[in-house]
Amino acid sequence: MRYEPIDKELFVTNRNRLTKELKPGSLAVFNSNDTMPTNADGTMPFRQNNDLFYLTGIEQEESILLICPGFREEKKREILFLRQPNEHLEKWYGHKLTKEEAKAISGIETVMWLQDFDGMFHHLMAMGGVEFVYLNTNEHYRSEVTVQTRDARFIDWCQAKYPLHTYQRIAPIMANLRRAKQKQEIDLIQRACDITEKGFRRVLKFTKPGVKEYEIEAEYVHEFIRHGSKGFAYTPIIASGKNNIVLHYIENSLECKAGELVLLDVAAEYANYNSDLTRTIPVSGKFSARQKEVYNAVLRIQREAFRMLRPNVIYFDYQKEVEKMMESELLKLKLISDTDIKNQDPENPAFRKYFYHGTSHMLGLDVHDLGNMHDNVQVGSVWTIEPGIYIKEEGFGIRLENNVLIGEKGNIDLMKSIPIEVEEIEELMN
Ligand SMILES: [Mn+2]
Repeated sequence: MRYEPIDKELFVTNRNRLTKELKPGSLAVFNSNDTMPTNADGTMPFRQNNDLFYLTGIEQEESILLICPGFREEKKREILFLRQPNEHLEKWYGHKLTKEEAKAISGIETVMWLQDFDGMFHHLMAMGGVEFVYLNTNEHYRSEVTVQTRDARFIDWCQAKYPLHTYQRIAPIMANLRRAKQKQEIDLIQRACDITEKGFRRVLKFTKPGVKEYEIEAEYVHEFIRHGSKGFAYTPIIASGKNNIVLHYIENSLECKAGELVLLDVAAEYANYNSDLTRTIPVSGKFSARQKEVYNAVLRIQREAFRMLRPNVIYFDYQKEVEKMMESELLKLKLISDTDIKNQDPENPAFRKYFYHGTSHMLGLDVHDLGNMHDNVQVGSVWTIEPGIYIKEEGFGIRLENNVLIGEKGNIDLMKSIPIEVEEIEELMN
């Protein structure tokens, strides 16, 4: 592991919190993600299933977690299944976890090899007092899954073999559990933010007219990896000039030119936890008067939004409030007029020409983290705040994004030390 070991109490606590949510007579099953193929014998880097990681800390492929809280044999109420290490695996792919190591990481007493799964599973299903079987599916509000996951194959197998058990969704329970972060998780997200800061400060010194967007990308990843991150939390967006306004521009292939802005939506992961930063900086180290005017409008909205995203609000109401602020800033910038507002289609209000995305999303093991956005904002949840103004006709756009922990008494800016004021950015670039 590149990161310092995570206190196993996090995973023990998470399993205990989950167990409280299960009906009596339950068995819950969590599968690893697949190792995804590319072409020929190529594979993508392995990414553990985040729910399995959240409950075990185990990052190895082909792992399964069973939780059967009512089982008579106390030691087998939690069982972790792993692929058995062998000489061939070790020679080709290196070390695989021993039972002792997996126990030390996860705090799970009973670790078994994968070849014993079917027998043990049948024993629990037939004699373990199991009526309800909780299985996992990806129910994320933005998911578009077109391949069959390991969980999906398991559902097919399980329902064919045991058609008369009662099946339940674990996804809403996991989404709810993962919303409020535990202390150890906040520390890991903070660590990811701190590594992101190092990358951004390096890029402030590096950026000048003539550099390529991908050269900036290389500066970031160099800094991220040497601080123990596996790399980018998400595909980096390094968008100069007219591409400022393209929300998911990921080509990163153009030359940054004098007078342009470069929008940097780039952040690091750490121990599978994510940060999510956006800054917009002037390629030549100095904002024009107009760029500065728009920049400070975005910054004012971001700071006001920071005060508004509190436990008494629902995200969608907060979004409406941010949009009202946006409307008044756009009026001051003379981008829209009172007449535009008077004549606007309520389904497509005037401000939307310049601000066409949500202001915030939750952040954690997933960059767009789990949790029902229709519920009240929860103490302990971590959110991004990322307003933007994109002016196609003027050839530039600005987005500013920080990560925020919703505190009991007030919010905590996890990125408060990352430069954001115009003056500070200009000073660091020159
Ligand atoms: Mn974001």
